[in-house]
Amino acid sequence: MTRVPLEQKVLSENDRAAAELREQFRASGTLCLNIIGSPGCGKTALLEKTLAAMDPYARVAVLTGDIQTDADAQRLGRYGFPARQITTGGACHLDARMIVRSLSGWLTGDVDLLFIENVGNLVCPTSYDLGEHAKIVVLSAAEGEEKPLKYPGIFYKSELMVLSKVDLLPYVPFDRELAIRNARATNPAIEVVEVSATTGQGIDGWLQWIARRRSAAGLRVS
Ligand SMILES: Nc1nc2c(ncn2[C@@H]2O[C@H](COP(=O)(O)OP(=O)(O)OP(=O)(O)O)[C@@H](O)[C@H]2O)c(=O)[nH]1
Ligand SMILES: [Mg+2]
Repeated sequence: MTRVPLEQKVLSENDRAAAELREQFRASGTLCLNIIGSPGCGKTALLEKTLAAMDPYARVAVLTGDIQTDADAQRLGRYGFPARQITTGGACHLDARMIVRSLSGWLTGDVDLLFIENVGNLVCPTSYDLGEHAKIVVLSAAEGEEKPLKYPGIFYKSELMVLSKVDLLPYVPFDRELAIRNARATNPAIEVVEVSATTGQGIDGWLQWIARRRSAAGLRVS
């Protein structure tokens, strides 16, 4: 079998599992966000800040993917919300079947918001539908403003670019306006929020984006 048909078969199997997840999220009224970015861009730090800002009674859960270790689930588990690690053992992305397996029998009730932190990678996770409402790409101020041009796939497929680590802007030669222009050259509709998980700057705007996205999905805004 040549590479292309094999890839198509894997993706169509993934799409079946993703459709199952989408139906599950619809039935439970869950907004699912798939967060993608390069290793170390600040995905877990953003989620830590997000969970810390949530109402303790909010119905929120996090799945986090890594090739090895449960370090991120341990970090995310400190905020009183369910957090579970998916260790891929080598795969550079999460796929829909991994999400189906992880959700099976895990949560005791429905959640309003499910964050999925994908494996740190700007390429592999792009092709895998996880049944999410939106993909979100995180690009940090330490990575270079040309990344949206070099890795256009994920910027094209994301509804939102989180420009992270903006506290570093005074210290690094990163042109934030050019980074945003580059992202919009690939995807004119992409929205942008700028955050620092270190200082908390922009976290409110990120939470407001999530609330707007829930409402756009026809879900109750708490
Ligand atoms: N200055 C600064 N550093 C940050 C910020 N967010 C994260 N970091 C640092 O960046 C490093 C990586 O952060 P993580 O949150 O682990 O990044 P990640 O994207 O989850 O990494 P992987 O899961 O390995 O892909 C850590 O040393 C963080 O302390 C930020 O807003 N500002
Ligand atoms: Mg992480």
